[in-house]
Amino acid sequence: VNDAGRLSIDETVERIKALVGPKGWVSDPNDIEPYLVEPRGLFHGATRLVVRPASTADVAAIVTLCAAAKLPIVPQGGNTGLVGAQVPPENGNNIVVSLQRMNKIRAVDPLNYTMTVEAGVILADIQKAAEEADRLFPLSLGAEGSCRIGGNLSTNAGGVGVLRYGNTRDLALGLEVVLPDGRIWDGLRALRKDNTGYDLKQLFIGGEGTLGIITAAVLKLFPRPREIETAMIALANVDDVMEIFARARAASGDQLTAFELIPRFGIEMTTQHLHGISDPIAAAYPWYVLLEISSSEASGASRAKLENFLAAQIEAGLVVDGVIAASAAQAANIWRIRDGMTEAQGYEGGSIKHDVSVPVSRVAEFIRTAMAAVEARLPGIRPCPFGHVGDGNIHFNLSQPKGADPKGVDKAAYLARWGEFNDIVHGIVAALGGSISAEHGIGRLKRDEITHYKSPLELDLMRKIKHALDPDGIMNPGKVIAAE
Ligand code: FAD
Ligand code: LAC
Ligand code: ZN
Repeated sequence: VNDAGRLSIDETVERIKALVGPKGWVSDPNDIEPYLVEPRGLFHGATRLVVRPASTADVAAIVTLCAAAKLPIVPQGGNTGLVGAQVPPENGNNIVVSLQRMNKIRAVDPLNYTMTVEAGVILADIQKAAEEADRLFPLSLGAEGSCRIGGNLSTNAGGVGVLRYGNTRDLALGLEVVLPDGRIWDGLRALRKDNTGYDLKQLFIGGEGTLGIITAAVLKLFPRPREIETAMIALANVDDVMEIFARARAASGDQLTAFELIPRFGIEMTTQHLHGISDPIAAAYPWYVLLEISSSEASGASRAKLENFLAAQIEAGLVVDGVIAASAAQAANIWRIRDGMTEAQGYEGGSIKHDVSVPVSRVAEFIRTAMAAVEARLPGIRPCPFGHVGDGNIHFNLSQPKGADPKGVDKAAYLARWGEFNDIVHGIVAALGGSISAEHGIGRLKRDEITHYKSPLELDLMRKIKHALDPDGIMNPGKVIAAE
């Protein structure tokens, strides 16, 4: 105990260990390592302790101890985040609070179309539990087998169903949160209407762990789809892509549940580098769209709608070729191409990545303008714009020129130009009224970049909110906004 009657940092760490018991913490360097790195290898942190509490009360007790000692906390879920937000700072003066053990589904209420879950439940397990109750939890993304709902909420994850069901923000009715001073906020309401002042949960959703630790949530469920039809369509150029989208929405009775853009480069990479994927369309075209229509009614209407739509658009000349999956295996093959995009890019050398959005009507304009600009800056650069264009989100990734050594010095030299390409791409995004982070968040990766794109007023309000909830700055410091 130090002069102020408080525990020292070392004593605080020992107290936390004693509190959670031997199963509740990790400090061996080998066991800690997976918590210190992230999927893209851009950040590598350090920590004193990884603590794995098993209950909300334990989380609150840990945070209370940390608050007293002003020991920074880094909340972590499945560690699949793509902006370094879940990685502890390099100085190691922090603890990582992993929600992995808080993985219980507390309740399913099919009549209320809701489910109450702890923050550490893996997204795929939530999807499965919803299905077992004859319901749908529509959040779906490539990392769903390992990301956890607390992470999904804290990043306001998007994914492939946003055009129909919204972002994670739209899928939560209530939250339970441990605040930076250790108090527990029980906001686990299961209401679809609740106009009782500020909607506090929305601060924590997308807060990237900087305002508190989410320990549980009430999630919205939907009717389970009884028919799902998947198609891959080919386009001669990208200009008409959003006209096709608009027509597909209308022609499907607004039952379009996915609309994902894939360039030819993406088909080539995935079929070449990943196992068991085949090109679904015999001829090669510059652009493709994965299109899915689903319905909770099993009438066969979805199939007919998709066939009629495809025939009409080929007739109209907007679509040049296409295939409707005739089996679950064929649909899975098309989805594997889409979901394999990130992995396949890893085999093509350095990839400078942008996760941007523009108004849906301006997607094609963005792609055309940005591709021309980056190709002018570095001839031979290989743009790979792909993703959730049905909600205006483009993953505008740029593979290094071919022929350059993918592993050695060329890759490092190429990746060193990330900032230069940010300026080009984000400048175009801003001019089109877009966002420099559509769905992955800010974290460390874009913390300084957003200061150029958000207004001083917005940045001022964000800092004031942070200060109001976390005056000592112990909750995930240095993420989203720079530590004071
Ligand atoms: P983590 O990575 O562990 O943490 C992310 C952030 O949330 C950090 O700031 C962390 O501090 C905070 N956090 C975690 N848990 C809590 C909690 N309980 N309380 C408070 N803060 C917490 N993202 C998309 O939006 N759409 C996609 O389509 C998509 N596809 C992906 C595909 C792949 C292959 C990969 C690797 C990632 C993808 N992502 C996507 C990014 C990532 O999966 C999401 O951001 C996901 O929501 C992160 O969840 P997680 O549990 O892994 O969180
Ligand atoms: C995806 C990730 C990169 O959509 O968000 O594949
Ligand atoms: Zn995505």
